[in-house]
Amino acid sequence: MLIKRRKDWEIPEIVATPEVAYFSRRRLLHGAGAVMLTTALASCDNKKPSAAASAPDPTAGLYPAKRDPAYKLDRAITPENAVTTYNNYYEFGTSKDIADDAQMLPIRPWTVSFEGMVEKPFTIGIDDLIRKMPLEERLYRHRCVEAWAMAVPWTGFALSKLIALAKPLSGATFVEMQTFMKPDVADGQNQSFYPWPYTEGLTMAEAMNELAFLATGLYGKPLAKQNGSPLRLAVPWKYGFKSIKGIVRFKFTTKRPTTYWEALGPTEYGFWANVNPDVAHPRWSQASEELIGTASERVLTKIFNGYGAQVASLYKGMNIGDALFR
Ligand SMILES: Nc1nc2c(c(=O)[nH]1)N[C@H]1C(S)=C(S)[C@@H](COP(=O)(O)O)O[C@H]1N2
Ligand SMILES: [Mo]
Repeated sequence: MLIKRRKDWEIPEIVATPEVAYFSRRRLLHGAGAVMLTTALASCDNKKPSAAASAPDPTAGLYPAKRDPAYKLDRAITPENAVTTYNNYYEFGTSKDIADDAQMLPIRPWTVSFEGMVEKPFTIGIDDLIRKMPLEERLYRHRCVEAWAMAVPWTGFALSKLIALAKPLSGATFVEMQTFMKPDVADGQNQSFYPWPYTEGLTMAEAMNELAFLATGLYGKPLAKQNGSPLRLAVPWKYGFKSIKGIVRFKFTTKRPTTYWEALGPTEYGFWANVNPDVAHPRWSQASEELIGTASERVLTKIFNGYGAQVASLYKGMNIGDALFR
C-alpha cells in the first residue's frame, strides 16, 4: 500500500481522503477485517426509514430560541445546506454524504443515562430533558481535524447545566459520553473492527467551562439527524471529532476515557485535541482551514480555534506543543 506524502499546500486532497479510509485500509492489512468490510459495504440504499424514524420532532415548537449575543463570529455563517449535506458520522458510513442514511435513525423514544460517580444513577427521556433546560442560540466556529471548518448557529444549553442535573460526586474528574449503538439502522456499526460505540470525554473542568455546549438544534430548528440529533456536544476549541453526536450516556469517572479516535489511531489523535495551527497532524498541516459552503475559501487556523480567552487557562503548565497534547 502506498500512502503518499503530502505537502502543506495539498490540503484539498486531504479533504477528499478522509482519515478513516487510511485507518480502515491499514487495519485491513492486519487481516481480520477483510471479509467483514466487504459485507458491510453493501449499502442500505433500498431501505426506508421506519414510521418511528419519520415521526415529527415533539420539541419543534421550542425553536428558534433567543440568540446569546456574547458568542460572536469572525466570519460569515455557513450556508445551512452545506452544514446538513457535508457530514462526518461514521455510524452511517465513511463518506461525507451520509445525510440520507442518517434518516434511518429513530430519535424518539430516546433516553439518556447518567452513570458512574453520581449521587444516584438515573435515566431521563430526551423531551423531559430538553424541556428542563434553558435553550439559547450560540454562533460557534467548528474546526474538523481534516482541515475544513464551518460557522453555525447551534441551539442548546451549557453542558454545566446538565451536570448540575446529574449531580456528580465531587471526586469525579472526567465525564465520558457515548453514542447510541444500533447496527440495524446505522450500517457503519456493522463494521465490527471499529471501536463502537463512539466514545468521547472531557475533564470535569473542561465540561464546566462556559463554552462546552450541548446542541439540540441548528439554524433555529431541531437538529437534523445527520448533525447528531437529538443530542450532540459542541466544544468549539477542540477538533470536531470531540463533538460527539447522538449521545445516550454520560458517565462520571476518575479514569480518562479512551476515545473512539484514540483507539483507532493513537499515534495521530489524542484525548485533548485542542485546535493548534502550529502542530501539524502527522500527515498534513493544521495551519489553515477550508470554509465549507464557499468557493474553497481558506483562512488561517487560530490557537484554540480562536477561543483562547475562554479556555487557555484550563491548560496552564501543559505542553501544548505536543502533537497529541497528552
Ligand atoms: N457519534 C459520532 N459523533 C461524531 C462523529 C462521528 O463519526 N460519530 N464525527 C465527528 C467529527 S470528525 C466531526 S468533524 C463532527 C462533524 O459534525 P457535522 O457533521 O455536524 O458537521 O462530528 C463529530 N461527532
Ligand atoms: Mo472531524
